[in-house]
Amino acid sequence: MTPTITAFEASPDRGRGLARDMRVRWALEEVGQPYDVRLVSFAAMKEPPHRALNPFGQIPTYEEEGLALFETGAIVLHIAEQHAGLLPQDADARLRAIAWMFAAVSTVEPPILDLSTAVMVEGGATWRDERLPLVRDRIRTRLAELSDHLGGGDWLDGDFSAADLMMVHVLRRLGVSGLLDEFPNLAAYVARGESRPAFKRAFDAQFAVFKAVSGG
Ligand code: GTB
Repeated sequence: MTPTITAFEASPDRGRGLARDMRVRWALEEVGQPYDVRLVSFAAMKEPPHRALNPFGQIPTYEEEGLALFETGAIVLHIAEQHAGLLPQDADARLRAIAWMFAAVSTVEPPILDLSTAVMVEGGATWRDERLPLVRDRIRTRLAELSDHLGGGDWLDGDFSAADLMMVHVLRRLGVSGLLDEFPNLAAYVARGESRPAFKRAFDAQFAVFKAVSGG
């Protein structure tokens, strides 16, 4: 059965592939699994039918036969467990890759989201300019640690895996902050992820939605 995912009808990222449906699209493209997309408006995301899929009223969601999932980490893990290619066969290596998936969303992503919040939501606050350097330094700490781990390697632990897919997408959110450029091996790591054919297919698919909506 073809799975169905949800994505923004009108993504605020203007087609830059920063919304989290990109992680699920990318994973599905990596394993060669076709999928359907149901686009949802901000209003529809908060209505009971969507909340039945995601209690927090967010995208993406994932439906397949009797199964409905939310949280990109869980969705990508499910895809990786159903198909070969996104997790190592060796049991220990597989668990290490899963640990890195958690690290992406629970250790590296939070300070990055804090920066987005500071820039997008706290713009009017008198204390924002004092807080920003602290927020950026917390990101630097995590990036330095990640950079030390990656060293000269291509991927986090052996071959490309779901862990890299999650981590690369998390790091992409740093966009114009300039922080990634302070760590050339991490900037190269993100570029390496973005150069994968599956990433490009996923990116093009979500960009086509933006183009259709914006009339371009
Ligand atoms: N932890 C959840 C997961 O990983 O699945 C988080 C899901 C989530 O935050 N979804 C966001 C959402 O539905 C979309 S991706 N937000 C609407 C709401 O909460 O009401 C977040 C996102 C939005 C916009 C940009 N952007 O403009 O650059 C980037 C990322």
